[in-house]
Amino acid sequence: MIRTFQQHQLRRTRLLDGLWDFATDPNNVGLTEQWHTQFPSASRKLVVPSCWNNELGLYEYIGAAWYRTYFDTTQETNLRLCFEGILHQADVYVDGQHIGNHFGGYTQFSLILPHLAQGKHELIIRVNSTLDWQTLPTDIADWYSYGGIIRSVELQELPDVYIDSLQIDYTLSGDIAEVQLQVQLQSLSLSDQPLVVNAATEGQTFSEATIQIAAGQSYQLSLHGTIANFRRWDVGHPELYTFTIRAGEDDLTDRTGFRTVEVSSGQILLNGSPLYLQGVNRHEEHPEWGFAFPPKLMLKDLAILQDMGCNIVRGSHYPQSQFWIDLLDEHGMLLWSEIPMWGCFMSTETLASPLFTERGVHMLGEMISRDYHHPSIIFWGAHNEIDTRTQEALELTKTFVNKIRSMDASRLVTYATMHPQEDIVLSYFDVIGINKYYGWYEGSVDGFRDMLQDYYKNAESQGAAGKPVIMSEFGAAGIFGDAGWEPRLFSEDYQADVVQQALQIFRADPRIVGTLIWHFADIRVDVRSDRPYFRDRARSFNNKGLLNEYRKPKLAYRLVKEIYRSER
Ligand code: ADA
Repeated sequence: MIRTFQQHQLRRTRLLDGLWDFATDPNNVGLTEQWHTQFPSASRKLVVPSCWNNELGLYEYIGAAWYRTYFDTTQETNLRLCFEGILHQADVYVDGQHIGNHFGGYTQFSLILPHLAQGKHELIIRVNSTLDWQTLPTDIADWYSYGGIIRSVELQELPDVYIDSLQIDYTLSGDIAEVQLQVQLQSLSLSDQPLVVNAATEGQTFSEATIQIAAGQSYQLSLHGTIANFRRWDVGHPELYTFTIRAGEDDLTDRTGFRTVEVSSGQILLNGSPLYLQGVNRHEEHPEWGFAFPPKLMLKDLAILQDMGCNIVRGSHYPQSQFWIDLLDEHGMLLWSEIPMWGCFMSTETLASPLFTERGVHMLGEMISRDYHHPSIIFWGAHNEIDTRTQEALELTKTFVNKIRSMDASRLVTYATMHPQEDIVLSYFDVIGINKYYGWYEGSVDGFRDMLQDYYKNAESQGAAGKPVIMSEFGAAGIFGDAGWEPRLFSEDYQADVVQQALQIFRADPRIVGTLIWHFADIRVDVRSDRPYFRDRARSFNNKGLLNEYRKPKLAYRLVKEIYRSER
């Protein structure tokens, strides 16, 4: 299940989810003839989507693995194989031929197989979960970098001329929405084809175009329409519009909501009204499912966010599944979406690596084009906790922010700094996110006051005075069930105290426009015996969740709920 709604009526689609053959490849032998023939006997079964690190014997396996399934075609067909998420590198083979590869586990990619013969076909994917200093995330991350085909695989049958992509843009004035649809078509045909292309939303037909598309070529066209008395999407008012494009024998449905988001006088305005953001950071992770987070649990996480009084969630630290973002759209909950930048705070070597930069730019591109239409997303996050006191960070910031703004001018660009007092990249962003852990890693909670004063001075000297500030991370660890009479470190009481006092400070500061507590629920962390990192993570979990990993509330959850539901 990739989306919460049907994207095609004409185009035939089917999910290849289910039991696949699976075999690890610790020695990296590659797809040799030998591997090919050995595959069945050496393999076991694994469910797709899932993460292999949730299975017995594979708890700590990092490396390469092979997946295999079969599919049938009843006639010669053009196929598109869509992979929603494979951690982290994928090489795809059909009938023994290498047809493509992809780096980046949290963004979707697809491969086209034109004119595939009728019959039974073998699909093999070599997955590699190995990370290093030039990957996103790097091999040092404060979460468990599971391996596997973590999201659905879909097979689509394409006609000879198909819709490659759709971009919906709009301008709003008064109660009129002017809508522009940019449709990208692709021909796989050996001859030129005439084609009628039209679009509709809620029974209203847009301008129609009749085009001639040359054999094997692509074609871009724009369709326009006006929607009078449109309904605005807003927090708690999830008004959505569904657009369907038909082009010859193909179709594509997508959805958006009409709303504006901007910054003015130090405030974030949603539909012209100031917004105070109350939320949490959330990894899309569960001890039994890893990152292959099932829809049923998403719905429950969303219900918990609503119960707590949140209006925003940060998709820390990577693009989350489309089903989740669809749910946020449908429930009027906001999202901060970002790419997986983690582990770059210790050295600037990674920041200066051309390969790392190229991968980051590519991921930003994939995230924005995949999620462009979601009204819930109001921020694109460029990076998290890099050393923003350095020239390397400045250069990377310029490249990333340019990439984001070149693709999307309708949203705000933000990031999370861990050096607010000395940061030199502030001026490139619309909104500043500050990650600080007073009361946990440094000093007492009161330290937030001095830090903020120093930040405001720095912002002024950097030409960023008056930009809206979000406390994008703060919190403390509390082991579920460890409650007592006094707030000892690691107890639920201590965590609740830190979060409560911090929220009081932030809510009293008019320059702070929102708070995102670290974290929604406890998450598994990569604590390997041969590495020095995260040795303080009891149970091999980051225990700063307001809920434990099974979504049972801690004391801090109940206090946050009380605060988030009260007037500021
Ligand atoms: C950072 C980081 C989070 C998490 C947190 C913590 O702010 O962005 O991913 O690691 O610290 O718990 O220390």
